[in-house]
Amino acid sequence: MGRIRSVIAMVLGLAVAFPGQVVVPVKAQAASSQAATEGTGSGKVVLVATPVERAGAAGTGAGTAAPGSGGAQAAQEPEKPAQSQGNMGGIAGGLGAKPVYDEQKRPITAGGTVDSGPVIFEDITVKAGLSGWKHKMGVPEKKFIVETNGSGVALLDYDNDGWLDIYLVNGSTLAALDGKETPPKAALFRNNHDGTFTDVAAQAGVTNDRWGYGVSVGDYDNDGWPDIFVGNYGKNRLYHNNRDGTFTDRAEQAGVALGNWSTGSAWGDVDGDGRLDLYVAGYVHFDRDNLPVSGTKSVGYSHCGYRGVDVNCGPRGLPGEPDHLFHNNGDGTFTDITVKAGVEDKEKYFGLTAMMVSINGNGKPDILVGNDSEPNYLYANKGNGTFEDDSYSSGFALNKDGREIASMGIAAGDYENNGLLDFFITDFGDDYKVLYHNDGDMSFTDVSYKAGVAQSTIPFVGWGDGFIDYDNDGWLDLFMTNGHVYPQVDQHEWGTSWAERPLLFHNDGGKSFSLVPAVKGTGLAVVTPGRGAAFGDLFNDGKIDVVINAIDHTPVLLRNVSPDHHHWVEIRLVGDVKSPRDATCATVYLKANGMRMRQDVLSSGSYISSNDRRLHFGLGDATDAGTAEIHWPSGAKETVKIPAEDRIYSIVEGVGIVAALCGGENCDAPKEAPKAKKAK
Ligand SMILES: [Ca+2]
Ligand SMILES: [Ca+2]
Ligand SMILES: [Ca+2]
Repeated sequence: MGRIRSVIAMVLGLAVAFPGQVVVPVKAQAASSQAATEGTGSGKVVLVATPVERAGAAGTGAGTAAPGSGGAQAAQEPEKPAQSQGNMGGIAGGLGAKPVYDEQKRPITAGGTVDSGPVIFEDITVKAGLSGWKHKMGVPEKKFIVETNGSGVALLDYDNDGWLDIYLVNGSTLAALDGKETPPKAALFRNNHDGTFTDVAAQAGVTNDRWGYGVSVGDYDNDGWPDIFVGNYGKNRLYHNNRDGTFTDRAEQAGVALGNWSTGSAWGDVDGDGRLDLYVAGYVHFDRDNLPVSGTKSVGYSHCGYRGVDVNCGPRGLPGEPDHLFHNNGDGTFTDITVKAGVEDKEKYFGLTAMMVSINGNGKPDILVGNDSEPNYLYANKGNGTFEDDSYSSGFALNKDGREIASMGIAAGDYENNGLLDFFITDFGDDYKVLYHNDGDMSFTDVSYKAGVAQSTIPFVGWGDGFIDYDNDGWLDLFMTNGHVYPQVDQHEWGTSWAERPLLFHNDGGKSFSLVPAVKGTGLAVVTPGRGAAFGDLFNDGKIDVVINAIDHTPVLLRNVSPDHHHWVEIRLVGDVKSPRDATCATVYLKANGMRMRQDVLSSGSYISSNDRRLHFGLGDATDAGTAEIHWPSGAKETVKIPAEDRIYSIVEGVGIVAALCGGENCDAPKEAPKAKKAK
């Protein structure tokens, strides 16, 4: 299906939908969603019959909420579109939804909590020592789009002590750019191994002091120490890890500094030379000398509005900033190979999150880019470091209605445990968030409604997202952090809010998802203006925690306190010379507990953020940790028997298990440590 649609779409430049669904030329619809939905635009509009998801959306979910607990919410019937974006086009939204309130008349995005139920996350921000740092991006009124998008967060073990540390990117202000105030600083929270963290960004030399957005982590010089790339409005940073707790910015010498507005980035060895190459997404070309003010010449005298209220302009109507692919020359410099590699961003789409991952698990990275309010990119690696543009043919460019979405975050995960990698994309409010099911053969289908992750997400503006197995039952669950881009929403009865609570969906055996209730006083009830989020095992206890970088706010650290007693195993991969040393874009299939689970080593994801690179597998009640089939970036395949559960193993390509951690301490190496075997 995907391939057929694609050919037509590419030839005609149209979004092609299924029978009975919207058929709107992409650009025509992009120009005015209102016109399209009222049938006054392109002239050939058919309204979508949106499937109705099961009742009991946000606030009820898993069915374990206490009766009469205040989380109930009327089932949302898809309504006639009510949204006007004004002439600027603004942001791609879906069909305007009726405002949703909880029983206390709070917008569902800030309410919808229940009195009792399972406690999954505890907000330990203060206890952990993170509340002394604050993110800042522009002024609270958000006059310009450059002030609205927030920043990413990375979980990395920068000092190689076996414990994850937290890097929080900060924004800036126009006044700071003009030298009129001190620029906000990024934080590097070193893990103290006792549940607390200490900000060492200044000593480490990674405060950035520029207008920061995205972050990715990759050991680009293969010295065994993770390096950090930060995408800025202004010149980027390539923080090389000096192996002594400090970093040196080498972006200019490396040739990756660029200069206008970079957002997400991703690392992967695209051409198989054993070195990590770098993809950098560009968003809007933001011209300080020609500020996009509503009603002025800079925006073609357009009015920038949202539901009839003045808001900042963009991204639609503003010039885009192109993406770049840089080849790692192995001497600390990079060469721009964007055009040669076949990934030229000719239309300069509004790129946010970029991801490199080997979709078919052959170790050769493909490239995904979530574009805001424009079609997403999916570039398939031809095996030689050049790419085929499969954006339309794969079905990844648009949603099921043939409509572009305001893509923010990308989560990658095999939620069915069938070996095929699926993707979940967060987007704007009034629109459902999209689950792209992998049909095999580089073809994807939007199954959001069928899978139960569509309807309850509509009132939320979604950002950082991740497939995490929070309860270690072996099935990947889904987390997303939320927050609106327009502070003005709090002054109106629109059923949405600037600060929003996160959403967690439980994976019910790979068939569908159900919303986990937000129990009062717990992490899921924390209402914050979320943006970046990163996922990882911060405390080496086998439970995946979440760090949220909230705009103009203190961060949020949600510790996973799920009461399950399931087993787990984590795997850290180290590549041999033909693979990048940090094994980025390796794939592991773990056969255990009667399942075959998949995890991929990624340098970036979520919303312009970077997750724990160690692969985490929930084992349920199984006490046999099973066998790992490792597909290295070099192309080598090996199988390794995992000796015991509840441990974090380090596996070296061609060698096998070299170390194990139990509760963060070195365990006795298993007697007769199993060696890697070449897989058939
Ligand atoms: Ca550490
Ligand atoms: Ca390094
Ligand atoms: Ca699970």
